[in-house]
Amino acid sequence: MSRLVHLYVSLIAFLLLGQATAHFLMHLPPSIGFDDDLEGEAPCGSFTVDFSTDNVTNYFVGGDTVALTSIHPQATWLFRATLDTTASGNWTSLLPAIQQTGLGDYCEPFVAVPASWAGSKGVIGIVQDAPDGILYQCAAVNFITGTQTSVPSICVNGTGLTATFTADAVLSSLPASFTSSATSSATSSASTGSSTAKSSANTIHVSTYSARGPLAWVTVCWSAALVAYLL
Ligand SMILES: [Cu+2]
Repeated sequence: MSRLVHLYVSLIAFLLLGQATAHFLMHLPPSIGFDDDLEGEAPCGSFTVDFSTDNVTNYFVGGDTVALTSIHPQATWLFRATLDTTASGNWTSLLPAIQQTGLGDYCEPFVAVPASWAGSKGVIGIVQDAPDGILYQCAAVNFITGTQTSVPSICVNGTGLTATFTADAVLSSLPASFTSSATSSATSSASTGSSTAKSSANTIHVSTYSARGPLAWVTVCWSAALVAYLL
């Protein structure tokens, strides 16, 4: 059953994108732009942040939603942010690197930034270390005081998708690290890939992994691509 669900999710994703080479989509906060062919262009997947024209949304500094869809059955993520409204530097890591296994929707409902950022404009940057390269998406936001109180319905995890803190040499070389004293005390264990999160915010929400192994999802992914082409 879960195999069928995954096939369905990946098939829909492929159909929506109109192509089979998709990398990942950023739903919340809203991406400033997505170009599948140029998603590997730092820092924002080839798009330039422009607060006068972008869809600028409010982002709670105490924890807000990052909703994504991964077309890669396995990848490692970096969630980062900056007060540099050109997104050219000063990136702060919001969480340790996260390894995602399983295909489809992936959401973190309470990703915090430094509390002192409230009242400032800034950029949320999502980086995916995928088998086909390092990929980027950005969102232009107004940081505001507080923590979100209702998780948007788009914030879901695909069936069988798991996320654990990990170590990623490529991603950790991108920005300096940041630990929020107010919200984040997550620790990671690179050797086992396991993780613990000691606070309610920034908790990785792990669902049961029911797959027969990543290879099975690669197979499903390619099957979906084939079906998409045939359609
Ligand atoms: Cu890709």
